[in-house]
Amino acid sequence: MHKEHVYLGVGSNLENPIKRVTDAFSALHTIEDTRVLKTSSLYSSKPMGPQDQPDYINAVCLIETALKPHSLLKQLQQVELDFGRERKGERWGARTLDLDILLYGSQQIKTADLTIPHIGMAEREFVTVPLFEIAPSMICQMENPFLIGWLTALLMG
Ligand code: ROI
Repeated sequence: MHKEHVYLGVGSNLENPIKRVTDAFSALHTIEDTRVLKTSSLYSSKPMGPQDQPDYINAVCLIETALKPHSLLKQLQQVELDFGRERKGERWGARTLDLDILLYGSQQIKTADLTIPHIGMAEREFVTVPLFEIAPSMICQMENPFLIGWLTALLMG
């Protein structure tokens, strides 16, 4: 069975977000033909977008899955629903659980409901910092001159 390495972003800012993100990692293990290989630490971050919402807990993880991108998306949306996520159509509002496919192997996908690599991931510190923790080399592949400058400064002292 062919399996791909996939990086996921995880975020929550409602109803005990630390527990939600930790529980989300466990829930990922229950998805068919999928297992979690690595998880980052949990990071607290100020909301990007509307500020009238609680701070977020963010993390990323590396999974191995035999599911194709859209099947994986469906499964992740089901986990979000299981965690009480309501889709009220409000963009950039507070959420109990957000699971995003950041990278799916080396594939590039652009359909109405799925864009991979995830849009804007290279500019979001709540993604790049945890990703740097578990996969520093992935970061260097992202096209973000600012990020590469920052990393170079960090690594060169
Ligand atoms: N802001 C932060 N800090 N973390 C998130 O996960 C997050 N997710 C979102 C928006 C509302 C854009 N802001 C966020 O979807």
